Amino acid sequence: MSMETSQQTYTFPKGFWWGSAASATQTEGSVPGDGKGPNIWDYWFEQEPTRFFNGVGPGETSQFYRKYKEDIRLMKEIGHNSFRLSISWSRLLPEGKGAINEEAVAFYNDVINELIANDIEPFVNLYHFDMPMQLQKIGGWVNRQVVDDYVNYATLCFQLFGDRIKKWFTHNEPIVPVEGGYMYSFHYPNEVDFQKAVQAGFHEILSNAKAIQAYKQLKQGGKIGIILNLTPSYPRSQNPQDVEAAEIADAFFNRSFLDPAVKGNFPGKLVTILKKEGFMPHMEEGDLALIKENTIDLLGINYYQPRRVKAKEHMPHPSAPFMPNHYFDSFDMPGRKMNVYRGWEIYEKGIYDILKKIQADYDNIECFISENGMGVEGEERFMDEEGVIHDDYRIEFISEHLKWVHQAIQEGSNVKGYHLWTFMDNWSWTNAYKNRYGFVSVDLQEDGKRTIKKSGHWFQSVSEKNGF
Ligand code: BGP
Repeated sequence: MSMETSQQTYTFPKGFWWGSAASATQTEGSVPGDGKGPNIWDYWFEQEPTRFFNGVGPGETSQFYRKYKEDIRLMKEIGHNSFRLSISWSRLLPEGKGAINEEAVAFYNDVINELIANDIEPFVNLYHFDMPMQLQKIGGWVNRQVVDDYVNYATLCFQLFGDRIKKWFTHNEPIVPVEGGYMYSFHYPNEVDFQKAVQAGFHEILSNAKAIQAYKQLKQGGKIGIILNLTPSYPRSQNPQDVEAAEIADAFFNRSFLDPAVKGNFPGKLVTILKKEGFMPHMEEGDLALIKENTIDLLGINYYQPRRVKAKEHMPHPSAPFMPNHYFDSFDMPGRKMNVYRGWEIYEKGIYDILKKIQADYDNIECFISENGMGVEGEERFMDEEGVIHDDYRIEFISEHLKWVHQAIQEGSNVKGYHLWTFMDNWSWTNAYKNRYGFVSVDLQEDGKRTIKKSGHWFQSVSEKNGF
């Protein structure tokens, strides 16, 4: 099969969701008197500002809190028919539970209404890496109490906004807080403790099932799903040990959340390893049945890069902290195409491989590409006299991925849309404003002035023509 047919046009099914995704902590910023409570990012930045690129923290970000009307106008201008935002838990509930911040209710109501008035369907995610600090103090996702606090928060959101929101997501990339917070030290509390990692992950899965249950009880008639970062695992070769290593990596990093979310059970390979290594999570009676019964309606797929894997070559020190890669090594495939700024491989066909796997092994569940994108450092060098960034590399990146999405659709995939990460340049966690991802540039020197990039104009025509 060749993807070389540059004259070909790619037309997508009617009603395809064209848009982008963003998250609260990365875009909103905070202003004095807004009533927002601190989350782990506010706290961590206060404690260790040097962890953040150029010492830029989450206080400023892109000022969506103040400029959302302008931003929604721009979304409309570049052809969005849908947009994913997240609700900031600690903006709505400054302590994570208890008193409601009415300013936040007014803000999210306004944002939702403004989107709808512009014919942009809001997709709302409830948790995007942003644990309220008060709840992190009692252990965050490691503490089972936080599962109940989360379900109360989710239920409050359904009650406040569910009359208008018909696509909800319980979590964005739930494995990332596990990796960042308890394994690889890129999220607070930056501990290295695999037992806590497993417990936090299990509690997120439980919270997903409980939030789904709560949502269904309210009978609001919408859909509820989860957003997962799926990184297809490719073995270095067909050697059985390489293949086995890739399957183990897949069980740890994809199926750990995908299987319980879609099928309500856990992959055997993962459970066997956790048992053997002595890392099973603490569970209560009824948890597994609850997970079995409350699965998602809709799957969001974030795809950035593949994972290349080979059989283990050197065993770690016997008393080094346990990590999944005690079972495999990463394979740096020579000649990979790289996004050198982010250090991630670009492999467009990966998006097709995921969609085919979802079609074959997950009952072709309704899904969409909820994130895909390319972070580039120093984009100002591509700016013309009018201030427009000519990001042809991003147009190429998106269209090469879309061709494979299109191919999967021809073969029966139930993929319903494509959202870019992200609408406007935003604050990328510890990378802050290093790499820019947006359709719209944000000038931090000029009070966050917005300018549509070439890719934004291009996307407008793709959305209008429903293809390219
Ligand atoms: C995803 C997250 C986003 C976003 C994006 C880009 O994992 O859902 O929040 O940040 O990746 O990655 P990064 O910001 O690390 O460059």
